[in-house]
Amino acid sequence: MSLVDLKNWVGEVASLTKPDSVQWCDGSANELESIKYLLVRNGTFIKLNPELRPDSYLARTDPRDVARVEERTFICSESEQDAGPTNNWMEPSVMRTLMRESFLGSMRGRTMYVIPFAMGPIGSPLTQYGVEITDSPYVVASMHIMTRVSADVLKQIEKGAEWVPAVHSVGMPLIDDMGNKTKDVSWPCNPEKVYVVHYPETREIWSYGSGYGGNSLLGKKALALRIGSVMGRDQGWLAEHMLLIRVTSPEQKQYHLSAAFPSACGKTNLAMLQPSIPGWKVETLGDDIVWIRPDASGRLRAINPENGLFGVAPGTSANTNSAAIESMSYGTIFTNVALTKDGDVWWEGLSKVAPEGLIDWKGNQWEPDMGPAAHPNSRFCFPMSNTTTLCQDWEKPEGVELDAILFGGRRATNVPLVAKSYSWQHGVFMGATISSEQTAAAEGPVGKLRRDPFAMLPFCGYNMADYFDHWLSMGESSTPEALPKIFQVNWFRKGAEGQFLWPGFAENSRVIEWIINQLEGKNKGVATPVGIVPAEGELNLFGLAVSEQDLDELFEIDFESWSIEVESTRAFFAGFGKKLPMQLELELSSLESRLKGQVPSRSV
Ligand code: GTP
Ligand code: SPV
Ligand code: MN
Repeated sequence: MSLVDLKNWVGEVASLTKPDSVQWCDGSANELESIKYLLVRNGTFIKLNPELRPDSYLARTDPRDVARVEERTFICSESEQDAGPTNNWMEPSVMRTLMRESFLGSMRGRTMYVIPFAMGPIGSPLTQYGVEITDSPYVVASMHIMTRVSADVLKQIEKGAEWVPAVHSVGMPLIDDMGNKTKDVSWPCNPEKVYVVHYPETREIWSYGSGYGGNSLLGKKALALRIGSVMGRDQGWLAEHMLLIRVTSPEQKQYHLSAAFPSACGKTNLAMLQPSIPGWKVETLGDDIVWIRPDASGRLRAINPENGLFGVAPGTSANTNSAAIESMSYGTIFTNVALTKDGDVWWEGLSKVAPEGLIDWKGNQWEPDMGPAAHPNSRFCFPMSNTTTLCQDWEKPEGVELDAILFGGRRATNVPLVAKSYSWQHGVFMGATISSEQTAAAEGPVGKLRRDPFAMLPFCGYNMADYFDHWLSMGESSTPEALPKIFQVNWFRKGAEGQFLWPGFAENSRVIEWIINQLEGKNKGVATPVGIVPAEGELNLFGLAVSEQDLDELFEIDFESWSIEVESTRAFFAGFGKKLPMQLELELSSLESRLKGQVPSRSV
């Protein structure tokens, strides 16, 4: 679509949504300043104390608009089969009618912003362009951080670059059909009527009714993952819910690792890891989304298409993630955290004891018996350039060569601390069978175990069985030596008293060290039914107070519970019917026979 198409499309959306005015964004610092000024005046932003937290703001959402809404997220492919059993689907023509009705006059009394943005460095062959239309200045300010908003995007479009149109409205017009005016609120939204809609064939996005995160910052989950995964299927690459890091060993050798964990399961934390073991260094390339493409030599190369971090606040502290704490010391937008007496922010886990006189995320005086002061899905948002652990090569247009891919989730039981797959195909099986305890990042019961294949359940824009197949074919198109090795990790295994068995965070560097030693062939590991785990003495435990018993439990593979796991995987796979790739069924049978054949007890 050309620049003329873009202008026509903007005109069409404006005549449908009927805003008071239309403003084209250019991504400049002045533009961001005036948007922030407007947000403060509207009451959406509270300016934090500039002496404690310069150029930083707190936004409080409507309490009904606090997370992604998967129930209201739709993949409207022409055929229902293409959306697959894990996505909500509606016939595109029916949805288009519904969207027209919803968006009709939805921006009355508001300004309509047109945001040209790039996912990836402008000009890179791996970059995708988009234009988001929104009536939310909060979205404009956040897109400035999370993507590359720039008038240069229009130049790329003029030169013929493809772009994805994305329309967003908070769904709360300020003037009704009769011409009556209503007063604006600090967080306009329409929680009863939320729709987050994707048309994969025409690569369009329409989002209505929510102003929060992935529902409204449409470059992120909607473009970079849902539409991105469809582009990847068609063009031979992968769009993944992953972090990306460079690890440097004491020998000064560099490795690049990516990891897919479900929402609020530790990507940002691993992306900013400060190793506890001497001589190791971790640098951040990305914390949520990675695009992976094979190069001419068959090596997989990865880039982070985002320009900022939108991370979970609760649990983040100088002890768990000091790099994140330093990176958010200025120029940060906080959403749904608590406000301190002196105009700074607080959340559960930031310090052991809550400061006195807190205002909670809903704007009320907080008392400890009132539940959490910060919403469990409260977030910080800062540009990549704030990141103190930023890797200098993070914008390299050709990306970095991937050496290892990790899959993980929150599993109180069964899944060992770390296991290496036996092959690419076995690794794909590990990804396809991820299950994880649900978190506050989306609606639904926190703690309930659910399948989240490749951490992509809410983000895959097509049939998940075809996506499994696409992953398998990426392996077939290269040699085993050129492919990254695949590992499974689990920081969240619990003991009998419900306590975490592994200290996690900085100590996860010990697991990374073992993984890299595996890549180098420096340690052998022990074969177990679920994969290769560290042999006795291989996991570096120097200076760590983890009991022998806890270590045994971290790696225990219990025959009974794994048999139940196998049955549950069989039932999960059955949901894909005939489309399930045969290789995954074979992997399941192999796991079953390995379990029956031997159950070695392992000691570290
Ligand atoms: P999204 O942005 O939703 O995709 O989440 P994410 O995967 O980036 O998760 P994040 O790193 O923000 O972590 C979410 C929560 O898990 C935070 O409360 C962390 O403190 C906690 N967490 C992260 N790593 C560890 C770990 O190694 N051990 C334990 N016990 N908790 C962790
Ligand atoms: C997630 O839920 O995985 C996030 C936050 O990264 S959001 O942008 O809201 O999707
Ligand atoms: Mn995420």
